[in-house]
Amino acid sequence: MVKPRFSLLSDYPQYPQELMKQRSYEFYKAMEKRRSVRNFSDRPVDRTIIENCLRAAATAPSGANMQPWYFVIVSDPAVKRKIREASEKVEQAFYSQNGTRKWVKELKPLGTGPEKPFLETAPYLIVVFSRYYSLLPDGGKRKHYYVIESVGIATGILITAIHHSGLACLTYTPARMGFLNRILSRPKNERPFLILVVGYPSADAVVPDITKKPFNEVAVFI
Ligand code: IYR
Repeated sequence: MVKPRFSLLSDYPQYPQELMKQRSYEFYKAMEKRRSVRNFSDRPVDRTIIENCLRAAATAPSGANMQPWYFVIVSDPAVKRKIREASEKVEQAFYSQNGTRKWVKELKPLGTGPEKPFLETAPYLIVVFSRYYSLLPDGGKRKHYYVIESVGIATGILITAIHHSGLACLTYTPARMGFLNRILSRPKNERPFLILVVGYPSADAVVPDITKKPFNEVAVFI
């Protein structure tokens, strides 16, 4: 049996109450400015920024500390084109059910459609994969726990880090995602979670006029 080992919690940031109130408020105000952007500039992004955001994401808590995420960062135009082509194919099928499917109708306020030019325009596509198990040296499988929750948390931190760094992103989930394993040569213990499209917004970027629910509709103190 593995014996747990501990070391003293040191270097944990602590602040006076008033500063905590200020910091939490300022963080909220900064996060409130995040928008899902679909119109990207082709302006290059320094890779160091992307790397720092990914390092932040990889600090996420996870079930049994299995860290069941893997990030494939795509900037190669030929690979971006393949991802765009495959995405538009599955989206054509999805959107052609227009009128018959409630889901498609519910997306109307977002103004989305089957064309995904941002997959080629944006400098980076971060494809997030969930690892359902890892392979042991003897060929055995080691199961991962709370995979969706863990990868969701890591992705949330990634989005927050991207926003904090001054870049924009879009959480893009193609209607079917199996093609990402093929295009990116990922093994079958990994499943695509989403594509995070990252870059600067274009000068003429627009966002839908939508709002977040008021606080009392999303939280209760008891
Ligand atoms: N995958 C499609 C449809 C879509 C689904 C949801 I849920 C959205 O919030 C937005 C779009 C697309 O990306 O166009």
